[in-house]
This record gives sequence, C-alpha cells and structure tokens, in this order.
Amino acid sequence: SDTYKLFILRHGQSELNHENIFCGWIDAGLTDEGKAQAKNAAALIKDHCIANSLEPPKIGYTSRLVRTQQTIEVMLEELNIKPNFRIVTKSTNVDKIMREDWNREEALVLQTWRLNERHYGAWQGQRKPTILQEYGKEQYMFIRRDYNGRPPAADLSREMVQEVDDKGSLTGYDFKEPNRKVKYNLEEISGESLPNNESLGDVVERLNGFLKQVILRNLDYCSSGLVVAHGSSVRSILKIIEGISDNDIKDVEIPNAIPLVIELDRQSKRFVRKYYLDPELAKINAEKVRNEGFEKRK
Ligand code: DG2
Repeated sequence: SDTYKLFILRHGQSELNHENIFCGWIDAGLTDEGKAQAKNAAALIKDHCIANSLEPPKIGYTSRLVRTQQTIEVMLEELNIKPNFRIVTKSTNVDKIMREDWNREEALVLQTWRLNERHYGAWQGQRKPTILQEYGKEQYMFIRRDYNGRPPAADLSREMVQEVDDKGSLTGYDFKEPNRKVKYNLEEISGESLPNNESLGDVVERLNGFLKQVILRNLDYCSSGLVVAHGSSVRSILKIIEGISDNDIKDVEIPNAIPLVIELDRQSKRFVRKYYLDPELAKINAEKVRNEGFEKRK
C-alpha cells in the first residue's frame, strides 16, 4: 500500500459514560457493553486487514487510564496478539525501545498520560445533567466543546478514585487522597507537569510532540499503528493531522470504540484520507455523545 495506516478509536463505554458522569482523569473501568464494543472494534480491524492483505498493527498506544488499557487488551486478545505494555514518560527513549525491544511476535503498547482524556477539572465525577442545569446550555456546550473552553480547576485533594475489592471488582467511587502521587509517580519523577483542568487547546499542546515524534515517526518501523484514546485526545489528533480549524473542531464528535482509519502519505506523513470502519454506527453514536446531558435519563 502507498500509505501508512493509523487505526484510531475512543475506548469502549466506561462505567462513568454509562452513568452520564464527567470522567476526565477518573480511572473508570469498562462496562460489559464497553468490552463487547472493544471486541467488535477488533473484528472490524481484522476484516479490514484481511480484505486489504495487511498485517494487523503490531504497535499500539493508550493513555494511562484503565479504560483505554482494557479496550486494547480485549482487542489484542481478539486479534490473537500478545500485548507488551510500556509506560512512556519524557525521559523514555522510544527510539531505543523500537530498535531493541520491538518485535513482530507481540504488540508493543506504549502508554502515556499525553493521550489521557482532557482533565475535566472540577466537573469530574459530576453528572452531566446537573452541570447543564447549573451552567446553562451555552456555557455547558462552550466548556465541553469550544477549543478554549476550560472547566474550573479540580481540587486535587478531592480527586475521585475507584474503590475496588480484593478481586479488583468495582465497589464504588470515593473521594480520596490524590492518586497522582501514586499512579503518576513515574511521570512525577521524570518531571512532567500534570494539569488540574484543561481545554481542548491544552490537550493539543501536550499531545503534539508525542504524536509527531513517537506515533508518526514509528510508522517507519511498522506501517500501521493502533491508537486507543478518548473523546478529547482523538479530537486533538484529528485536529493536528487534518489541520482542522479551532472553530470547526467543536463540531467533531467521537463515538466509543469504532475504529477510524487515517491514511498518511509514506514520505511526507501528510493526511491522505480517513474513514470509519462502520460509518453508519459511528454517525448514530457520535450524535448520542453530543446530546449527553440533554436527554432525560436517570
Ligand atoms: C468523556 C468525554 O471522556 O465527555 O471525560 O466524561 O472519552 O474518556 O469517555 P471519555 C468524559 P464529553 O466531553 O463528551 O462530555
């Protein structure tokens, strides 16, 4: 093929998506439906690869949040490829990993906070209809979708974390000590400065270097890649790769777990074309995402 291919998708439905709660950096797991969506996403990629005589992607990327990790785990299992997870910070030498540790027997999965969902600040853990009522329609949509819309900063001492039992099953959510010092210890050590609230513009800025210097560059090692990220991080990638304007990006909605193929020119890595592997379902589900908070449920 004359192009490189990036398979990009948002994780499957999370427990907080299901509850209509702003999630951001809260570490919610997948629902059973979310896992089924991930399986379906893998089947779509498998069919596409067979139809185009392509090898399935052997390098993957996720955020540091468990919902993207669970999604790619389910997908790689379905594709029959063993994952090899590596957390990447700014002090990680990715070229060295690619030269020395990457092999076609398994899928190397690089995990970075730079692909995390937008930090939703003080809105994290709050129900969407409640916030809509509090802020009104215009502000609600401005903060959710405007390129510069930024929610109020989170009180990190009230960061919401998941409560799990001994077997790792979810028993509820609680406000605890910030998980930042624990979960993001590697990032802290390598001197990354992590946000308390972000606009889409902030996400574009923190993601740009990783996208260009790691994801796009690695296409020269492996001509396809699998990116499992979030609504805002997928939007940011599309904005950068396609050069979508600050104004137009607010109308782009990302459905859960439907792979989008982005084809790039092999020489220039410039955008050539994109298409969803299930365009009908992508359209229906994207519309649902947009309307979250507005419909009368729960
Ligand atoms: C959703 C996006 O992110 O919410 O943070 O709640 O992709 O991680 O499920 P994701 C969240 P909206 O911006 O679509 O309201």
